[in-house]
Amino acid sequence: MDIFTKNYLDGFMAEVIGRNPGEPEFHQAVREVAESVAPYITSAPYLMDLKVLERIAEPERIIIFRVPWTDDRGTIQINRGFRVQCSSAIGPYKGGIRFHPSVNLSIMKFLAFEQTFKNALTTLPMGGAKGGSDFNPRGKSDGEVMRFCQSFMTEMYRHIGADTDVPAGDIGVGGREIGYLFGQYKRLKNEFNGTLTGKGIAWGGSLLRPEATGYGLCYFAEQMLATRGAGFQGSKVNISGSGNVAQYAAQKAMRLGAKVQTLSDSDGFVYDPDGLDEEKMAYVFQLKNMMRGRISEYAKKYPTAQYFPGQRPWCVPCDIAMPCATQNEVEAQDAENIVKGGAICMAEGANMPTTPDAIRIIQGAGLLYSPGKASNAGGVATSGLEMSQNSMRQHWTAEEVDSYLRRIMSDIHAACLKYGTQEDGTVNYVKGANLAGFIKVAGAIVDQGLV
Ligand code: NDP
Ligand code: 2IT
Repeated sequence: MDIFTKNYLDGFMAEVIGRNPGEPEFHQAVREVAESVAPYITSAPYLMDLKVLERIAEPERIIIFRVPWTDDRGTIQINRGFRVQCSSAIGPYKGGIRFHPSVNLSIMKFLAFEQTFKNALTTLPMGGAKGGSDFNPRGKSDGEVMRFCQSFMTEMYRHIGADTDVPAGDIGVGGREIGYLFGQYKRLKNEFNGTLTGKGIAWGGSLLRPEATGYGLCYFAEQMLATRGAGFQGSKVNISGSGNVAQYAAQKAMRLGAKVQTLSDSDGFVYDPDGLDEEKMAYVFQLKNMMRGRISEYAKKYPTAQYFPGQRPWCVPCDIAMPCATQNEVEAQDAENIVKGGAICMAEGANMPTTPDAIRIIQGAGLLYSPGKASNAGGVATSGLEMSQNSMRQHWTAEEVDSYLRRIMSDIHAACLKYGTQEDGTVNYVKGANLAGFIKVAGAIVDQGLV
């Protein structure tokens, strides 16, 4: 990086940090993109003059609101709700809702910022947003979750709409929560429309939306592996998390011939040396989605598997690592373990699961490495397909949706190659994804004037 570009980058980051104190995840996400796109910006000075990156790093709108509700004992509970509408440059705001006790403004802003570039990569017309609450769904009854969702939507409904902002699921928000949110939205607006995605199949949802993030992740990883003549067949795969993304990544990797060795949650991980099969997968779906149990139960049900409390799966040697739980879950020591274990590929299912130090270790060791905004974009892309079906009042078959999903993941991979192939022929997927996303969003911002 030349000195002029370095000065631009340092000045830009100093301003972002100064304007947004105490938001480390937001700084981390912005810095990663800025490092990739700074040379492009300084080579096209009108982008500097128009302060395009500075504008994307300042969300268009942030809504923070009180969410009061009553628990099953009749006690009043107060949570905080968020919706960060980062960019509407290329379409209505679009992005998930997260319910987790760790949710705060920094996490919401980093996710909305990431979503803006991810959505641009999907080739579909969607802006970037994220929302959520510090509500903890763990251990809550269905009635408590429903009352919370209704109260959350009672404020959020006035800020969203099919052509304005279209939320969906994320951590702690799956089909049950989308149902309660949609029910309350419909009641308040007296409109049945496509304002939320991830809906049930009988009421406007798209086939394959639940599967899409995990399946898309495997389609993307297949393309990366193919650049080195490799594939899932016969490979050992470690997955973290055991929620929506992890489950369908595991199912697809297994069906593509891989041995899926691990799953985890925030309490620990399970290692199954025999790998998952269809019957074990069916048990995981039931355990996590019906019984809402912990992954430790897996080792009780299948005694050849071992449970490691308080640990992450990265200490088990594998060929392909797919973090599918949460941000910064792969730290430097984990990255060293992944490299030492002989892995050739790390494909992110979660958003920003790898710390900057860990990314340097993974890339430095020459692994194929894809950032979440490229490899987990299949979820929001299929949300985009759900929006299309809602607008057309149509319902596509699973085969139709799957073929769109495959094509979109392949297009994202091609964009990463186009903008990320380096002089020595290797591909920097971080640079490729950030630059491809930025060029699209920046072009729209320039076209639309100072808004
Ligand atoms: P789920 O709520 O279905 O599952 C989350 C999983 O991650 C659970 O196993 C959970 O364990 C674990 N987890 C959550 N927080 C932590 C933590 N602090 N430390 C360790 N483990 C944790 O969420 P999703 O599968 O939907 O989301 C997983 C990741 O994928 C997130 O980063 C999300 O932003 C991203 N993503 C999701 C998409 C989607 O369509 N759903 C699309 C693209 C990305 P526990 O039960 O112990 O909390
Ligand atoms: O991080 C993500 O891309 C999601 N949680 C999915 C968002 C969506 O609108 O489907």
